[in-house]
Amino acid sequence: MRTEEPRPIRLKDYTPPAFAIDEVNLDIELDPKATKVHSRLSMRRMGDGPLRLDGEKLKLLEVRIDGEKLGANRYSVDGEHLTIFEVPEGDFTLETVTSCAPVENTALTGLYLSSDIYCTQCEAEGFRRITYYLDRPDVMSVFRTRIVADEKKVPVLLSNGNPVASGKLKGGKHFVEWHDPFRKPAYLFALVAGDLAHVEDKFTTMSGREVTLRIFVEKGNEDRCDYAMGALKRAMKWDEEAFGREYDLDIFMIVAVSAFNMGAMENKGLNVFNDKYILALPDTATDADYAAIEAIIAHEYFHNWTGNRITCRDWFQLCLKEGLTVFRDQEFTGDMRSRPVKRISDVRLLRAHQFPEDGGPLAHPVRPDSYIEINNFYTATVYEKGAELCRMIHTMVGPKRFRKGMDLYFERHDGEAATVENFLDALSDGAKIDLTQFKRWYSQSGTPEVLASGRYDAARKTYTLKMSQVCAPTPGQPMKEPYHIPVAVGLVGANGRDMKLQLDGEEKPGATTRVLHLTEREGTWRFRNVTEKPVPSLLRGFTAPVKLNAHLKERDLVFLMRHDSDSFNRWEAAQRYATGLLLSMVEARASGGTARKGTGFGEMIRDLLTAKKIDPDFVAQIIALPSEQTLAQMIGRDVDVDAIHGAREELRASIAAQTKDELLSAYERMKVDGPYRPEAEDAGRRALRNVCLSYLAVAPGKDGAALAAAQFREADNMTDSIAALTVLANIEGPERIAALDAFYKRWQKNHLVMDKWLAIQATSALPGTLDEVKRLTQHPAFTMKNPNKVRALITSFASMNQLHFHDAKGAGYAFVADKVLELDKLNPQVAARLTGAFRSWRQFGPKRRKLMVKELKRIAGTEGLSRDVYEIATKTLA
Ligand code: 0A1
Ligand code: ZN
Repeated sequence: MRTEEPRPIRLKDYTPPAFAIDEVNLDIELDPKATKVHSRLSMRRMGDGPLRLDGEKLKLLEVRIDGEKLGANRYSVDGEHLTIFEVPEGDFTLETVTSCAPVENTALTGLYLSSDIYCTQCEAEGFRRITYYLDRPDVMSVFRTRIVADEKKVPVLLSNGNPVASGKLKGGKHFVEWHDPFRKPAYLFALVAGDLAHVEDKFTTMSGREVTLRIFVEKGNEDRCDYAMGALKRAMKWDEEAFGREYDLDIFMIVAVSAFNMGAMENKGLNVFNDKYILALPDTATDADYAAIEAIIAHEYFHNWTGNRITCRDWFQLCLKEGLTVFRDQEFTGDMRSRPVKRISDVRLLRAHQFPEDGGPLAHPVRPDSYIEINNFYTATVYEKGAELCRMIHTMVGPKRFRKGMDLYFERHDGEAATVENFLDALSDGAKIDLTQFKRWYSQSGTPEVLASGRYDAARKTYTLKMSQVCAPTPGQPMKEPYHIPVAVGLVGANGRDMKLQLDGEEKPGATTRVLHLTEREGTWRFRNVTEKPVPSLLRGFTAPVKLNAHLKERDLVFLMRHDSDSFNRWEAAQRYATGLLLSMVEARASGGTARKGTGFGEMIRDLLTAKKIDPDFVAQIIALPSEQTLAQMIGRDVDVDAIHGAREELRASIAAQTKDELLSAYERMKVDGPYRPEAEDAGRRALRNVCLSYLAVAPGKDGAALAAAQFREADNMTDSIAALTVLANIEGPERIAALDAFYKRWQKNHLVMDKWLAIQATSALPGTLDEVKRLTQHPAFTMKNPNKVRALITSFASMNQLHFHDAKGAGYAFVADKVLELDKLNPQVAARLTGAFRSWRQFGPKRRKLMVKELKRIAGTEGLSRDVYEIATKTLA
């Protein structure tokens, strides 16, 4: 057990900083074992309180105030702080000299080495591992950074802002000095140095300024940056057009590194990326990789305004930059690619990650009110639900007024560290909307459930829609006040067309989709002049992050999945139909009864595949079955993973048998001719073709496996190759082994492709997968020191392989718990994320629950546990 219980930090305890730092001067002499940091801070007292600076894992060599060296009696140091007892009343300069050891830094926060590249990660609290500082986002300063290193070994020296001086020094060293004119918090500081290559381009901003764009990569990877560079230019242009935001420095740099805890980081003028989200060539990157590169490049770039120019006052306000920036990147992708497909995949993501978080032991509001370790709060709730909150405001006011609100937000708060209140006030004033009740979305956790029922009165020609809302208790929040929920509604006539809607009290019929505002616990709306009984299409476009129960009959779902003009709801109806069928099959397996029979899904697939005009990407989405995890979530208690897997496979096979000819013909028709292009149009065809392949793999006869083997041999791009390999990896036999071997031999030198190879094996449904995963932890392609490898092998197993992680004897749990503990010593952040795999323990039957709790207790009770893992393990158990 930990000797000291970590204490939570609370939003209500926020106090402004006692000191301002007007300027920061850093002199950093790089050395793997002892990097020396000489910091000069121009400080000014702002309020009461001692001067207590943050600092961790630092060796303090010297402290000076206004040039005078302080004796040991003038300050105190512990593992987390440097406290100076007395400081001058007016302005003063605080100097410290410290040293740190990047080579020993396996946590990948602060200054560390990725391969041989020096690299920093300062969000959220990493800067304190570089030097003593007031490491909080509301302390903003102008940074000047001078980097010194060996000229031969470390030729490239980068930091934020613009380079202002450089030169040679004695002893084979050289230096570069950087100046960032924009005040920023320390979490946006970055330094990168090493033997890097770069590619360069230019962008002319809307006011005609020329910006140099550079992407830095390890030597030999220069030819893999074209797509990323194109995406960056598209993002820069889009932000000018959609939000009027222009880039503000002369140079914008991106660096790709292989060891990184997250996806990427928006450091001012010097974004650092997990190389997985930069490097791409058709034979090594899938369509999904290309799409992620475009989205993440945009996300980090958009942070320049939403995050950097306007930052957060404190870490409780994290959604202010993250939710808003995710909303912005979603809109960007919607404009660049298929908007309906983007919405479907965002909702899929929200339901797969955020809904379980919000309904489990780790539920927290979009703006949390307390935390033990802030790194645990980079969550689906803060990011994805945070984005949904921005989207709801956008839905309620429309694009023009939303833009006015955003303009006002930028105008009011540029250069400041802001709060959620600042954001909502600006939106409310600029977009002219009262957000008083809406604000509850930021402080109440949990996913509201909306119950809807409609009644048609043929005599009066009215349709009455009743909706009510409830939100189940979540940790620390037994009661909820009603939310302001915007619900987009349409009524579909028997001919499949939308009706024009006329609400009670309205003169004439208007638009065919209306946004209704459910603000009380219950609400009733009456539509007039409804000439026939409609099928309601509710929550079109998923206008609110809620669980909707509309009591639709199977026949209505079939109708909507064929006719709804709202693509999202067509997809939704199909998913609900398939889910209903699957749940009844799961139940039948448990009770020995017979399952409901439904051929509607197969018929829909047949119709879609044979239709004259189809949008392949959308069809690929609508015909895919809900995942095993989704089904487990729907069931919610005493989940039987074997029954779920069995039922899903059974339905897949019966659909495949029912539609084999259409699947085969679509498989042929969707083949993309000509050289690979990552654009959405071709990607959509490949997506549909590969969904067909996954059905065909289980169709009667052996053609499916043969088809997959042929596709694997012939593929000229990674998308098709991986799709085929995934199919083969789930079919026992020599082809499987041969394909996995061939893939390994071909790609063993490419670490990103090797991650795919690991993940495919970790997610296989075949028996013996856990043993294979264990074996792979000893494989040269795997190391616990690299987060991408851990995620590819262990996180994939724990969170994507429901069948084997939940092995009935608990072997999966024990393995993952062992890995959590092993990893915690190296990288607490990644270990804490992995611990999250246990969060759903209450969903399972008593035997599995007991086994999971046992492992969680073993983790929580381990001596020397990090704050990160401690918080997740104890909260999960609570
Ligand atoms: N702000 C980044 C994500 C990020 C957060 C934390 C990190 O280290 C703990 C690293 C990156 C983003 O939203 O892209
Ligand atoms: Zn972000």
